[in-house]
Amino acid sequence: MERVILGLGSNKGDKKGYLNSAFVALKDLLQNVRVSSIYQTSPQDYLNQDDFFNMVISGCYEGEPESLLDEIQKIEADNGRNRKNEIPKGPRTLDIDILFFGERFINTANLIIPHPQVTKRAFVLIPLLELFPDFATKGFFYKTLLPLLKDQKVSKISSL
Ligand code: PH2
Ligand code: MG
Ligand code: MG
Repeated sequence: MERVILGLGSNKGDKKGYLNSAFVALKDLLQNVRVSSIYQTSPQDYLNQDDFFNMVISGCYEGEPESLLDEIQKIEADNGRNRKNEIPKGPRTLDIDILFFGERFINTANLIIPHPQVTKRAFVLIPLLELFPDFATKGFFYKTLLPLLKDQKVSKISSL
């Protein structure tokens, strides 16, 4: 069993409903599930789209990263996600990204872990640090990045 940390986002349709539905599905996949608050965040990368609701969920997973990726892509599809018909980095009903998988560092065609955007995105970092204030990999403390990301709007709105 390894602790995995997932970043969730939605900016299309019933955003909170999609996050809640993902949480319900993830409870069947993971043990000792912990959830951050939900944050309203300004869109990054592709700017001309609605604000996102973002959160982080962690839990223990019995299986390999590739099988977790399959499972979360199924949950995305069950929640209205259609990868073929979407703008890259654009509007989506539900996005679930694997941020960390235990202590592993992975770089394959399908999977890069830790997720390469964690260090650049306040919408991932702030909910991550809510759950794990002293989160670190290889002695690097993620909280040291927060001051660099102050211009990205991230406001706590509620819990699930
Ligand atoms: N996801 C993206 C692109 N931009 N911006 C915010 N605020 N939150 C996201 O989850 C997000 C984004 C592509 O996955
Ligand atoms: Mg994704
Ligand atoms: Mg994403």
